Amino acid sequence: TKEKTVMAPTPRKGLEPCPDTPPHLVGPLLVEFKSKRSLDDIRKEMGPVLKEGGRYKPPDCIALQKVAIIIAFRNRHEHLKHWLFYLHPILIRQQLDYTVYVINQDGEGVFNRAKLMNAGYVEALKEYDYDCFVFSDIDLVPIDDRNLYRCFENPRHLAVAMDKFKFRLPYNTFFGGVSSLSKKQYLKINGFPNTYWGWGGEDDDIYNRIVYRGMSISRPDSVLGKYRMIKHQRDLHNEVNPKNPGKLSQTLRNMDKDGLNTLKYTVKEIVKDVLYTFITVDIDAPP
Ligand code: UD2
Ligand code: MN
Repeated sequence: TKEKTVMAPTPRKGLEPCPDTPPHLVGPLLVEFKSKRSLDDIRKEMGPVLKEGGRYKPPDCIALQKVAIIIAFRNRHEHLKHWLFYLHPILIRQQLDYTVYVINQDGEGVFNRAKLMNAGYVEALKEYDYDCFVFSDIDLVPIDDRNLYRCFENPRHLAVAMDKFKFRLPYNTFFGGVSSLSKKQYLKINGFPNTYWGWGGEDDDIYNRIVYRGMSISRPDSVLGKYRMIKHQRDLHNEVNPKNPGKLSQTLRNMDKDGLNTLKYTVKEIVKDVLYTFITVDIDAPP
């Protein structure tokens, strides 16, 4: 049976809601990261169909959901080009009303993926009444455009079959890579944790939050859910944090006092490119 998506669109004069299954999807895609890509080429190609800030809205129907795509980022400009090159055409074919937000961590302190995602959620809502949030790594590109970047009745894990894990889940409760939560689902778990500095654990904490709030995980099947990850080394200032795994037994106790309700950051700069909205934030990272 097919899972129904959650939100009903607000009617706009003269336009019908977009169909539940977007009509122009092509299925499996060729994805490779060997080619050099230039931002200017991508701007030239996509510019005419996008609006400033990396926005799109289908011209001929009312999108079923308003989606903010949030990417935690620092110093991965090569990856950003590949991501934009592949994702914009896919998201357009999926007939989404969407914007791409790249949330750039300011300074050289320890990286914090989940806290950046929280900041992205808050900043996006200042601009538009989004009802769905897709949280993505910069280095993950879906190999099938039927994997919809939308929200479902339960929080969704989209990156279920990555090449680096031999196209399978590394473990059953894995929630890393790409996920989507409606505004309501996100608020229900008090957002993501702010206290997972460095690499690892934050995705499992989010998984715990979802389960502790009585929700389950929605997933595409392993054919639609295929992804390629751009091969990379561990970045500087994002070392494995040995303290993170131990925090996972405390999710239930901590989730109401570590999340959206305790989030603190400052916006340093907002740059609107035609391909994305680039927001640099100071998240008070330890050195
Ligand atoms: C895995 C998960 C990821 C997250 C992470 C643990 C996969 C595919 N993804 O990613 O979701 O749970 O483990 O924290 O298994 N980033 C930067 N600059 C940096 C460091 C990180 O932009 O200096 C961003 C970027 O979007 C990157 C993401 O953070 O894709 C995750 O970091 P990673 O790619 O180094 O970690 P990885 O591949 O082990
Ligand atoms: Mn990665």
